[in-house]
Amino acid sequence: MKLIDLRSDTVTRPSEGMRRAMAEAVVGDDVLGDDPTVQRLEAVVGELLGKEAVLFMPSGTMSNQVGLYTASQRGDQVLCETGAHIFNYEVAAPAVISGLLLHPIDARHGILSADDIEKHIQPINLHCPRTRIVALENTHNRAGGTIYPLETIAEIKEVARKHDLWMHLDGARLWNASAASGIALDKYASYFDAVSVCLSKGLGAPVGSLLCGSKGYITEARRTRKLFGGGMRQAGLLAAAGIYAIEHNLERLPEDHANARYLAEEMSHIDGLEIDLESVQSNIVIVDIDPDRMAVADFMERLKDRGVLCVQFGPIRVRFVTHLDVSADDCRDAVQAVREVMEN
Ligand code: TLP
Repeated sequence: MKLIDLRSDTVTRPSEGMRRAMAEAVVGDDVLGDDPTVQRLEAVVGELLGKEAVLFMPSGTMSNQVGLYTASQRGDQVLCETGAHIFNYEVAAPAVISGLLLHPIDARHGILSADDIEKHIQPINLHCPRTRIVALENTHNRAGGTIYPLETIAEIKEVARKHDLWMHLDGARLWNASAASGIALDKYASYFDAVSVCLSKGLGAPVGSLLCGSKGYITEARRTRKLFGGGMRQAGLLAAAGIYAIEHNLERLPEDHANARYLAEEMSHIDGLEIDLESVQSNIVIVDIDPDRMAVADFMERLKDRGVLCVQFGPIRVRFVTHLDVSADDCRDAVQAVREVMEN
């Protein structure tokens, strides 16, 4: 039975073309600063995001964590949204590694306002942690792939400027935000001091993220990456997959968004399922299952028996993510499987 794997956009396998690009990559020792393919990837991403310097990272988690560590001191406070990946899914790394105090703030669809930020900035005195970083996520994973309006980012940036706060963007899926909104990547990035983007999500590369910022900041971040054990030697093999992904898989992201929209709309008509269609803005669909009808574990098990995978995303919640290894036909089959599970 063919598996339709909608657990995450991280599950994609490198295509033939991508594998060939990896095999043919010219490599060197990147810790010594001489892998030409890594340098090319960093230059390509710097150009796309309009940032002076870029650093190739093994994962989105390391990219965020190196980014936060490099911009802060122990005991500093980071403002983020309650559903933020750095707060929920990075194993408390900001606390464990950097001694940071994350301050989560609830917001509808995961989108903070300038007012939310301003209200939570600590006064400067002997007693309080120093509010140092505003960390936003675009698209917002836990909120269902929602996209920050550019005006909201601009207003938050204004508050950050006034209070001398660092702007960090977890842009693991910034590609999706840009594809869906039509707003250029460098336009989004221009409001942030540091931007982390991932190659291993919607773009379909097997490994890799990039931290982008000013020259001075990235020089320091390179040191932090080494401190965290993230210096990679002949990393051009992986960077080649990233370059291939940008060249071949960026333009097709709207297909994933159309497939997610289809899944969401069809599933919203199925009894016992609840979907906030307003939150479906990119490639993620969050579904609540009426607990009186079926437990999440049963839903997932029965769906798996029909060849469709999703992940649990809360006590009564599951998540479906579309990506380049699922077609529109697969999504039709997935909806049919969900229908059968809920009807039987
Ligand atoms: N997210 C994963 C899981 O950890 C939830 C997924 O399947 O979506 N920022 C955001 C917004 C992310 O969604 C992720 C991965 C990361 C950072 C971390 O990336 P990796 O997995 O490369 O460390």
